[in-house]
Amino acid sequence: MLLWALGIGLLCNSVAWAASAESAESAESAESAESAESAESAESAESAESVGYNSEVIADGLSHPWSIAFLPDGALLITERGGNLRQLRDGKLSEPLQGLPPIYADSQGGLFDVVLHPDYADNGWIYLSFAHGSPERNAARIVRARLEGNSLVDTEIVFTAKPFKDTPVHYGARFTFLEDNTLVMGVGDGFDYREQAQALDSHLGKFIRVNDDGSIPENNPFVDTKGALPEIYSYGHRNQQAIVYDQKHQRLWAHEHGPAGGDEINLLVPGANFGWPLVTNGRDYSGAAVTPFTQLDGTAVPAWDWTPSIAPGGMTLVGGQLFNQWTGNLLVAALKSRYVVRLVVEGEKVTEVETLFIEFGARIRDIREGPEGALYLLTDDSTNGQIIRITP
Ligand SMILES: [Ca+2]
Repeated sequence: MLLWALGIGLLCNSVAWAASAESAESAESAESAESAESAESAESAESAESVGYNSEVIADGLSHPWSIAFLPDGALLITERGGNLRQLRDGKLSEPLQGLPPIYADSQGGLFDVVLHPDYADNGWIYLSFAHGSPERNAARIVRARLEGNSLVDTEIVFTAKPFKDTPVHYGARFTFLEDNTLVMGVGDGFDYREQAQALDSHLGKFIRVNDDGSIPENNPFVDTKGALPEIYSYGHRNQQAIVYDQKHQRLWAHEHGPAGGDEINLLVPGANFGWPLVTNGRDYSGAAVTPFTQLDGTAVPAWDWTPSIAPGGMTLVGGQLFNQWTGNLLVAALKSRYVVRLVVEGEKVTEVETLFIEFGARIRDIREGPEGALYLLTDDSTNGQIIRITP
């Protein structure tokens, strides 16, 4: 059993932790919350470093803002799940950009992540992930394109997950670049296809890694495995909702939604099996067991597990230009639980957990640290999603 160490301070509130777990409700849910864990949380609570902060809403009126990217000229690119990409420039929100590819927007499907190429200043490539296709036949896709005025041009398809599926849920679709300019993206299990998370001839339930033009890196773990898709980086995942590259330690942190319980943080290892659906601490939404196993030889143990679920959104690794007390910590947005979790990592272990920003009361879809060190929260709402900038 993992030991919870909850901080108490200006930014956190362990009583609120318990209350929010009990009153959890969510567009994503069928995920029911239990209150058993909260008693344990309270008794192991201990003080953690906390800081005061200032917050400012820098954009509002957004429809399910999902991700942001920081352009070198100070503007932001913002995705809205319904299929719009906007710029926030000099405090002003643009009209939706023209020239986006067709996007299949329904339920959890739509426009997802936006990430700049590491050499953006030289090549101008902007990468977008989204749901491509139709209700009967859809998949996670990545394209890259360049920005010209308020339009995307030069669009190229980089990756399309296969096989196509007929569910509008569990896309994964967050991605990040590594130092070698390869990119790694989560592809969710499609919900009805969880067995495929263990099948190496399917992208469902995997992290995939491709070069920046979509070609296959020679050192991917399954390039020489007969019958395996060569893009696969790791397998046995459910619905991955964040991936962060830790440049200092040259490693990848990711998290994924479990079913009811079993939300996980994992340190990705190429070629490793992360267990789903053979191993989980969660249960099906009906309460039925998914599997008898919470541990199994040959499957990676999560670095952290949330049971009951918090429904994690995006995640950021604190560089510490402004929030230097938190340098090296992981900050995880939470949808269902409506707060941010700060995880202190020592080695490969999470040693301390604190809840932050519960006072906004918002489903938080994403959290990012800007190049200047401020934190940006994206609140999830159909008509008044906000971007909140937080500074010490
Ligand atoms: Ca797992």
